Amino acid sequence: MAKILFVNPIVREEDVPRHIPYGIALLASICINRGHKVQVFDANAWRLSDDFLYQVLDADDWDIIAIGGLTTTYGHIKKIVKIAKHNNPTTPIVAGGGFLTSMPREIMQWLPEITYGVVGEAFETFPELVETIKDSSNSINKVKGIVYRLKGEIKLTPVRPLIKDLDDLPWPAWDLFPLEEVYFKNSSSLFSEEAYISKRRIDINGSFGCGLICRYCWHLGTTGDMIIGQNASGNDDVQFTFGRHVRMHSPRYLVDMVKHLRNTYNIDFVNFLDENLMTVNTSSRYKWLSEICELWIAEGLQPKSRKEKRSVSAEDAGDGVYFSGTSHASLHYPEILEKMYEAGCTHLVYGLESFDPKILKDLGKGSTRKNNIESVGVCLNSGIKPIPNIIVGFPDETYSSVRNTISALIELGIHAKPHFATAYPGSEWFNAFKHEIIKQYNGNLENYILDLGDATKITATISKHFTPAELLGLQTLIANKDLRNLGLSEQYANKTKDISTSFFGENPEWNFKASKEKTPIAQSTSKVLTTNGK
Ligand code: B12
Ligand code: SF4
Repeated sequence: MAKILFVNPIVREEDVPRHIPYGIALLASICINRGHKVQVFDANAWRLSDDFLYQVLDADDWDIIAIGGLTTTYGHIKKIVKIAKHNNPTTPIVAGGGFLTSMPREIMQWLPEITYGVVGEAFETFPELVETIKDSSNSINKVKGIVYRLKGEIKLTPVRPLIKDLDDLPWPAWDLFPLEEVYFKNSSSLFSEEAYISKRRIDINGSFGCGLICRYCWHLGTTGDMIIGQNASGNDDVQFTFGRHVRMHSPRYLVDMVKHLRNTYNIDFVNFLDENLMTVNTSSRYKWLSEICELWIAEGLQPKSRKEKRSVSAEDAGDGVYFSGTSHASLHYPEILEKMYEAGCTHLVYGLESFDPKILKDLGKGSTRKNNIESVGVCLNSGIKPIPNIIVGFPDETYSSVRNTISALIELGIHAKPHFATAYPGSEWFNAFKHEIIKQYNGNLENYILDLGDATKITATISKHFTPAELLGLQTLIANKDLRNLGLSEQYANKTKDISTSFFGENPEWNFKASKEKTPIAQSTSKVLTTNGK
């Protein structure tokens, strides 16, 4: 038995905490099932001073301190591991999740306080690592899917096969998180009336993976997209590919989980964290979402307003379980959207990104200008609110591509303030533009990682034709749908600069391989997850 302290770092400091960290909640549950003693310090939820972290670190004789999150939590993780190492110098610190998986060698170099890193899917790796650390007769280098140090050198073990059946996973340990004190208070969002009246929302994850290959996206090494090989310098390293295993929970597992959440915590809303519900539905040959919706209704989760086919009002809060998620402009169909609406779906996020045909083609999104334009009406007709996401500053963005986006926004009568194209670690863009990013940060890649946020500000520019100042202006012109000033800007630019040349080119790094090589998937059900029962 090990005593494990999980620390959830702060994410999106400018906003209130809205999302229970699903990965940590699952790992905590798996470890409890295996007989370990687990505690969570949810630094993101509590937002307390460092004094409290010291108190938590002193509160017990922890055998392992575990920390992880997405790349943008790097700055806070850096601070926490320094405090933890200083306060508990002999306790191993284990890190995992997106921030580490995207660049394990660099993270181990920058943060010498981390003892071991879990690379990619952690469901089997983490408990096995914990048990190996506790039982010193086992050797660390036998644990697949980790990064560690040997005589000062950074080593990666072979890739961990992905678990075959997601339904082997226990339900997350929600009770270790401050639901009443923090998360339920931040349930409401402005995306739809039903989301606005929500008082008790919890997020759930129905699947891992997405069959598409958008160049700015990344799948956390948990969807078949990661292999381990020797990089250009002959060192073990991660390589991300177009390989995919799209895995999904059965509708029965998901609906039972939501029923349990309804019975235990009286929830009124779930947000699906899935990368993209429609691409997963396509991988299931269009059955998955239909079956979820049918079961949702059959098991009594359908909200009353939907049963009675009427609009929702404030008094309807808690009359069933509404839900939201992500959609795709060319893979959603009226029949499935209508079914989702009937079951309780309120809004879907659409990564439309651009309305320029060439930008969309180069992006790997699998949608066209026509799909994007039509998708808004198709979704609205079903009763579900589409929430469009737009990006400015693509590598090949031009005045003409921006014009195509603005004209579509005008045609649709919708408003969007675009995010800036940002190369997050792990993505194809990051690897294509890494040299340029490092140059823009005066040779210091870590400063770039520390600077990353939610793409509402400019970090490194990957646009070959626009300066950062121009991109800021273009963002405003798109938000204001201002074709007049766009035209003037183009005229001036044509006079003063040679727009046919690029500021820089793509220079692909070893860590991305545009081929379909896949992480292996386990041949049988997980022994680690099933031996100790749910
Ligand atoms: C929920 C979520 C968020 C939440 C954060 C939730 C939280 N408390 O951490 C919010 C809404 C704040 C968010 C914001 C953003 N997100 Co986000 N988000 C997600 C999302 C949808 C789900 C994450 C999740 O829970 N997955 C399910 C769990 C089971 O997976 P997991 O967390 O990865 O955990 C597994 C492993 O990674 C590992 N693990 C995780 N934690 C730990 C900890 C330890 C100790 C160990 C050992 C292992 C481990 O174990 C788990 C099992 O294998 C993912 C997409 C996806 N479906 O995964 C994107 C994703 C993580 N987000 C992403 C991005 C780009 C963003 C934004 C930048 C988007 C934007 N433009 O605004 C912002 C950043 C905001 C900011 N300022 O920091 C990228 C990650 C890019 C990167 N290189 O890190 C993802 C992958 C989306 C994508 N496909 O591109 N996000
Ligand atoms: S559709 Fe969404 S999840 Fe899939 S690759 Fe593109 S951005 Fe990523």
